[in-house]
Formats: sequence, structure tokens, C-alpha cells
Amino acid sequence: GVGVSWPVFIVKAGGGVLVDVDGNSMIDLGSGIAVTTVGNANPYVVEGVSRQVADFTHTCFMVTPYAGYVEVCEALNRVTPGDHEKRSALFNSGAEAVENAVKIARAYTKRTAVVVVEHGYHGRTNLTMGMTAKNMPYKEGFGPFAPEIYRVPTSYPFRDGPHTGPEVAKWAISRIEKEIGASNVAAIIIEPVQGEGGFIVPAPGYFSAMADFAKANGIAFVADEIQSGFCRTGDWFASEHEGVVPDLITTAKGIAGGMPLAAVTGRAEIMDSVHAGGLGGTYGGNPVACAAALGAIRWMEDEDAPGRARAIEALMMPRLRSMQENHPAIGDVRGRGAMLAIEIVKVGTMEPDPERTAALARFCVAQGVIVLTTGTYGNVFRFLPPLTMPSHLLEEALGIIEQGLDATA
Ligand code: PLZ
Repeated sequence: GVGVSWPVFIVKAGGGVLVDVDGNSMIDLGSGIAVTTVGNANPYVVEGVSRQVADFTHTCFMVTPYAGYVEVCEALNRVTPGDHEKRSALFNSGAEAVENAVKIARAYTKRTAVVVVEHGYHGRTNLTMGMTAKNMPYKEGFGPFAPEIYRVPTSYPFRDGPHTGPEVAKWAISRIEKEIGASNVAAIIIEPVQGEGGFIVPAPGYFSAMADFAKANGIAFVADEIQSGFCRTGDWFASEHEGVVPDLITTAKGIAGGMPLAAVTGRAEIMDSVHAGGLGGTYGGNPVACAAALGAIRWMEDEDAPGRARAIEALMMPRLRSMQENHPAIGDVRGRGAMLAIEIVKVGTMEPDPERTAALARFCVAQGVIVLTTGTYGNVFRFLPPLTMPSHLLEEALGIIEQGLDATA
């Protein structure tokens, strides 16, 4: 049941380059799906992990705690949006963080309904499969899914015609009010920039309107920043772009430079509504993963990681837009920071072209550029370079993508 995108076995990685067993060097435009934001072997992470692994690898925080866990929580409380009093709890994977956000929101609100949106992705566990929109490959044959999950419209500017962000939010809110009842909703969970759904940046005003509705109705507003967080989009968190301060925020991926760690951070009164012992797990907040996170977060602060993401956008965006002028198969160019994408359509139409997208990806990999496709329709080509990627490698990768567009025309 486990698949691989590319049969390329890696022996070493860093500086935006993956080296395979045959000695091929490949430019990495995927960061292991938005994980190695600080690089694959960042010295800050290596130093912290090496020190910690020599001291102790595990005690279980729920049995005998250690400072690294608390320090990661303090760092999360500091770097996430909002200056209210916060708490954090640590887990192992993104899906586990989302599961726990739902548990916390339900405990606090004493309500059960969970609202998610079209094209959303939240994980592969039973609850999060139910919350994820796309059937293949995530859900096919794996049901039944958990009850009390409701899906409402999201803003997808390329495919929404003339409709504005606030307009789409109005439909979504009307659906919540008419079909669920706002007073039954524990949480609204949205990715501020959708990842697996296709790097969809909602039209201005959608995300904030959903947050305002949640606030007015005693609903926990949860930003799933697992893919968009930790400086990816040119802000520390993508929610900041519209000035939204989520009640809860889920993080993982970029948090720990490649070590498995995830978190829920949120308003103290919401987080503290759960009875002690209600949240946890054997490995949650593992000390080695915490040391990695402290190194990764310190690097992001020292090296102005959001600025680096914006510099990547400044380099890539104009090139992608000029490619769009020459290649009408590029229906849309979008994204923010180092989370950018092109959507491939059949020329002259809005019809997704997943075959050409896959052919383009194969071309790039054969030419030494590791790329990822995404999207509900499998027709989005996404760019997630590590923030340590040198400009000349980005330029080289862009050149190969352009050749690929010619070759697949
Ligand atoms: N929420 C927004 O992007 C993980 C999944 C790849 P886990 N996205 C990559 C795949 O095919 O499994 C993701 C995400 C958002 C939650 C998750 C889940 O994070 O660490 O994979 O559980």
C-alpha cells in the first residue's frame, strides 16, 4: 500500500541537492513535502540532535518530563500569531495534531460538528481521512469514516469565476447555518493556503470571513498550518497574511528540520479545558525531535527565514509568469513565498490536464529536478524548495521546467 513517486534512492542531501546511490545530484523542489525548510542537514539541527541523542533518546514526557518539550512549546507560543496567552502540546505527525485539535475543540465547546472545506487535506488516519476531500488515493476502500464531519465551499479563485472571497464565505456560512446549525459546530478547520488540494490561495477576505464567523458563534477556528507554516509563505504562518489570529493552530513538517514532530498551539482557555492526561502518546514531543525543532526555529529566527521565502518568490514568480505567456497550458500561476505552483490545463480550456502534468514531472526528474505534483485534479505542479536553496540552482530548475513545457507541448 505504500507507493513511491520516483525510484531514486538517496544517500546524502543538503543545500537544495539530493544525491542518489549512483552519484546523481538532483535539485530538490519538494523538500520532502514541505518538511526540510531549513535544509536536509541544517547545522543547527545536526548540533541539537547529536547532543540530545548522546544525552538520552526517550523517557516519555508523560512519565518523566524534560526541558526540551517545554522549550518547544514556549517557542511555539512565541512565534504563532497573536499575543494572547497560549499553550502547546506536542505529537508525532500532522494527522495526529489535527486529531488532537478536534479533541480539544470538542472538549472546550461541548459540541461535536467539525466543518472542513472543499479540496482540504488533513491526513490519513480515520478521522482525518474523513476530513480530507480527495478520494484517490487517500480514502478509496478505507471507510466508513467518522461521523459529524461537514464539508463546505472554499475559495478557489482560478475556478470560481467572478466570485469574491467574502461571497464564497457567505455561501459556506449559509451552508453551516442551514445544514448543521452554528451552535452545533465545535471547530472550523481550514488550511490558509491549501496544500494537497492544489496550492490554492483563497481570494482575499475568505479566510478572515470564516474566522470572524467562528468567533461570533463560539466555534474554535483552527488553522491547519502543517504545510503552509514555519516561514513557507513568507510569513511565519500563512494566517498572518490576512491578519487572522486562529484559536488553535496545527503544525508539523517544517517544525523540526525533518524529525517527526507536530503540535497544537492555542488559546490557553481552550487548551486548558482538557483534563490532565486527556492528551498524549508514547512518543509525543520526543526529546530528539524537540532538539531538532529548537535548532530549526532558532535558524529561522537568525536567518530571517520569511525573508528568504519572499526572495524565492521574487526570483521564481516573474519567471513562472513569463512561462505562462509562452505556454497557454499554464492556466494559473499562484502561491506565496516558497510555496508556489502552476496549474496545467488543456490549451484554450479550463479543463485540468493531469497527463501533461505527470509528463512534465517525469521530464523534470529525468533531467535531475525532483518535483511534486498536487491538486484534487492532479494537474498542479508545486514548488517547495528548501529555504537554503541557492539562486543558481533555482534558475537551473526553472530552465528545465521550461524545457519540459516545450517537450510536452
Ligand atoms: N494537514 C495541511 O499538508 C500532510 C501528505 C502527503 P502527516 N501533507 C502531505 C501524503 O500523501 O500523505 C498534511 C498537510 C496538512 C495535515 C497533513 C498530515 O500530516 O504528517 O502526513 O500526518
